[in-house]
Amino acid sequence: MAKGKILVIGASGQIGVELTMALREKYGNNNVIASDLREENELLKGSGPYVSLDVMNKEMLHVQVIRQNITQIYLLAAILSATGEKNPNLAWHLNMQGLLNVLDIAREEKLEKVYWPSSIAVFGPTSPKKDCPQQTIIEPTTVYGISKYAGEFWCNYYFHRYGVDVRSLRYPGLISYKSAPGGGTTDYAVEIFYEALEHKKYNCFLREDTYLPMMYMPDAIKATIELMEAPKEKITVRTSYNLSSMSFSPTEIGAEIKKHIPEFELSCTPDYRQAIADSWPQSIDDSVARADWGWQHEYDLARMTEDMLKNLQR
Ligand code: NAD
Ligand code: AKB
Repeated sequence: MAKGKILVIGASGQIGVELTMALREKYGNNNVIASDLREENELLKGSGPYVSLDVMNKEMLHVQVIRQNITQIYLLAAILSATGEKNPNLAWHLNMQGLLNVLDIAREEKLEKVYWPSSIAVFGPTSPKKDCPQQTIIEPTTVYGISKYAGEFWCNYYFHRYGVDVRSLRYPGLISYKSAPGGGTTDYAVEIFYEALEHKKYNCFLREDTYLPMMYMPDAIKATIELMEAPKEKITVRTSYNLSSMSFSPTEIGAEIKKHIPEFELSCTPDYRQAIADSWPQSIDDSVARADWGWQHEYDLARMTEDMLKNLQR
């Protein structure tokens, strides 16, 4: 349990909504303050405190941290891979300055802990394609990947230089039904479910044989909370941990959906996002996370597909 309150920045986004709900469930509704630039997500309304906040406004953020007695921050505000390629300057600015603002305030106010997610997007075309290890060649080719890689080293720096207990996971593409994804290359794996249920067909923006690392949201939330709860001495990686549960192609997820919706038809018309996907690994080796703090996933492709369809049908 935190000594003070927890602030979630970017709480109205794909991860933020579910992470805020899970943190409220665990630590109490009033102890978890949701914040975002955009309005409060419908699913969060009435379940706990919300403040409108721009992470780029450091003074405002600092005032809120002191006023609300914040001792832990989960920073989720960012621009993702596909949107980032359309506006590289904005992506770099938000993804870097937002993180530096939070790390500085964490240092000045001696916050207990900070969480900041990285991504499989740190890896580039020269990284191993299969079972990409924790430590390897990392040469990202997207502005999003560059910002995540630089961010990882800022986290490492603030931990070693100033003692800020900042923890991080390299999430794969996340699949969820509670809140919509926000401009990533892996978003097809969410869209496909909506289209399958509504129109019985889906035209994917990636090629049918494009394998990418993916994860169902309940596993991502579990990993995040377990990492943040882990004893400090168990955390040996202060850049960001590889995290993995499944890897599939559009063909494979299409075939899995077809088991539930036999009329479902998949077609593929690759666009600019294909080059981003091609630069990333197809699967990830997360053995360091498993050894350090006992990470274990629960959902594979079959179980995730069944759960997604059941919940979306509802
Ligand atoms: P999202 O785009 O769905 O949500 C981000 C939220 O941040 C949005 O609600 C947005 O309004 C808010 N935001 C943007 N600018 C802000 C600002 N200046 N101040 C305050 N809030 C602001 O993103 P997400 O998918 O929830 O991702 C959250 C984090 O996880 C990001 O760092 C992302 O890079 C990382 N991540 C996500 C995935 C994924 O598949 N969703 C995978 C890997 C890593
Ligand atoms: C994206 O596709 O940009 C994200 C990610 C893997 O970081 N889902």
